[in-house]
Amino acid sequence: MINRRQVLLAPLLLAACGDRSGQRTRPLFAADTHPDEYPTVQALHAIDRLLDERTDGEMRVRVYAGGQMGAEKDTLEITVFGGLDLNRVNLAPLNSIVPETIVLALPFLFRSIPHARAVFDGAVGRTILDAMTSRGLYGLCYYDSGARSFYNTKRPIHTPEDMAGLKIRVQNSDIYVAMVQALGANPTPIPYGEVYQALVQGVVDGAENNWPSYESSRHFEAARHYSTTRHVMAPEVLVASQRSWDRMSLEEQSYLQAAASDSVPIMREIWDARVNASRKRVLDLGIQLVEDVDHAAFAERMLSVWDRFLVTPELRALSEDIVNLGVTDE
Ligand code: GTR
Repeated sequence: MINRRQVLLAPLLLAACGDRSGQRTRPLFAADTHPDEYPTVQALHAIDRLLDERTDGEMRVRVYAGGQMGAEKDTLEITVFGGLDLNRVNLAPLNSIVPETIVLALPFLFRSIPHARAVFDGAVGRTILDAMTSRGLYGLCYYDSGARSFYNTKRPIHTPEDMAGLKIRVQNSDIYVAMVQALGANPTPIPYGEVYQALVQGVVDGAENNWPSYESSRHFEAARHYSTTRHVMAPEVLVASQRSWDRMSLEEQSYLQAAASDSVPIMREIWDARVNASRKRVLDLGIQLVEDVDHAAFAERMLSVWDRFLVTPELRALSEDIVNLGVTDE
């Protein structure tokens, strides 16, 4: 049986196979789970514009937004295989493929947005992107994802005790499962595109995400209680397929890396504005905001996952480098 995604992918796979001459005959294919106006997708369009300008139209990016290529876990497999050249994903579905990425998903790791940005832009950030190479992916850059917080259909959450027994959707990643278990709630991994239905139908009671995703996915329509736990600040990441990367000339590689790096400040500006706009919109639409959150109690419970996931000296060293990084503009 051929499914819908295979039908959609057929032209991509044919094009990928046919492009072995070293000459660029087609645009780079890029996937993103978010709709077109979302900041990460805008970043992909920015890369397309920069490449177009800088290579006289020789290099372009065709963006498949809105999750039309499938859930992030699946599009990552397609990317490793070379059916997609570029993929913008959250770090979570990479946790099982590239263990180093787990470090950036540790709860209560970052002190502030400037701290997080300094890590993404610095040596630790590059080390983790480089670790992707041996797993079939080439890490190009990080994008902001702000802070993730819990929201649910049932009640206001102030303390970890308020989470007891709630069924919480998590991303496809063991560390997210462990974090929710540490709070006494029940984690359920579900692909992003299916969470809205799961909330509406009561399959889960809640989820966790940043303001723009909470708003753009319409999760707020079903889950009206948003508590600013801000427990994780893991970034988004843009990866290339290592196969596609290896097929490019050195010149093409450097154009692509430069356009990706230059899209980061463009995205951050769009992101900051979107966080405020999304927050304002859902508040105007009447969600119940809880800002009186016992962060110390959440941190105490969730910090138990650090030891469980920092299982090698390398991972521990990366986490220490992050914690010890001094940042001037905090
Ligand atoms: C968003 C992220 C998506 C996806 C989603 C999720 O914040 O931008 O890539 O990972 O969260 O919760 O699945």
